[in-house]
Amino acid sequence: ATKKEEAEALKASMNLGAAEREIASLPACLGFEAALREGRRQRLVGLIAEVKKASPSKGLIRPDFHPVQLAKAYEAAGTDCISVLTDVQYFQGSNDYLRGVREGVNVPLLRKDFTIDERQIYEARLIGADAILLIAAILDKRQLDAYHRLARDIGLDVLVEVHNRPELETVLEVGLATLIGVNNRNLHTFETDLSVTQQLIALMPQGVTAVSESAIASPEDIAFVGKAGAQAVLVGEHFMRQPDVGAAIEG
Ligand code: IGP
Repeated sequence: ATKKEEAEALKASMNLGAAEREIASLPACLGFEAALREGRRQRLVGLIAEVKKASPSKGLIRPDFHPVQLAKAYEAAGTDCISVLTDVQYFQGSNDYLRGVREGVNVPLLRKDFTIDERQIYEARLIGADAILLIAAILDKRQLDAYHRLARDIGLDVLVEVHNRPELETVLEVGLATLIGVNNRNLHTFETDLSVTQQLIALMPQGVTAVSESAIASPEDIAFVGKAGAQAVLVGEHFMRQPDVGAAIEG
């Protein structure tokens, strides 16, 4: 099913009133942005480690994929936050992976998906996320504003993702984002370039928690984006390719 079809199915199946009541009874979210800030105080940058089975550019990344085990290893190695892909179509993710990881660890969780409808935001909260992703490339200003407010209203932090200057300008005009991710990967061509982080962080106001996302694979990469002003990094594929993901973090 496409994301649109998925969203339609969710619309048909979700009773909003019931979802709101259920959310009201849940424990508070863990502070996702706060955890990254704390990580940054302790190390060069905060860390979001991603649980990622496959991607459209690389295909299957980790055939022997056990999301809960991986997340536990990430937590034991001291990651600040964990990102879990739930997109089925492109990333072979699953809501069940996030539910399982929520049961297994106590660090703040990002639900990594393509948010294109309000119901997905309720769903994120219900499956155990502490933060959602809003991608500027696929949302207009009205959506960026409305989805951000809704997420906050139900206790979620929001990572707003940009890849170029016009997208960043739109996000700054909307004026709600405190946590902004720079995706070093072009979602259309899959090309990666860490200097995108450097260019865009330079245009962000003071006080933004900037996250450099994608194609980070070495201490040199982390030093580069840290110097460019990144408060945190999001690393997926590099960890997923290590037999022992915990050792990869500690190293
Ligand atoms: C992780 P990498 O190159 O370390 O595996 O990248 C993360 O940045 C990437 O998964 C990602 C992503 C996204 C996935 C960034 N933005 C939007 C899906 C949707």
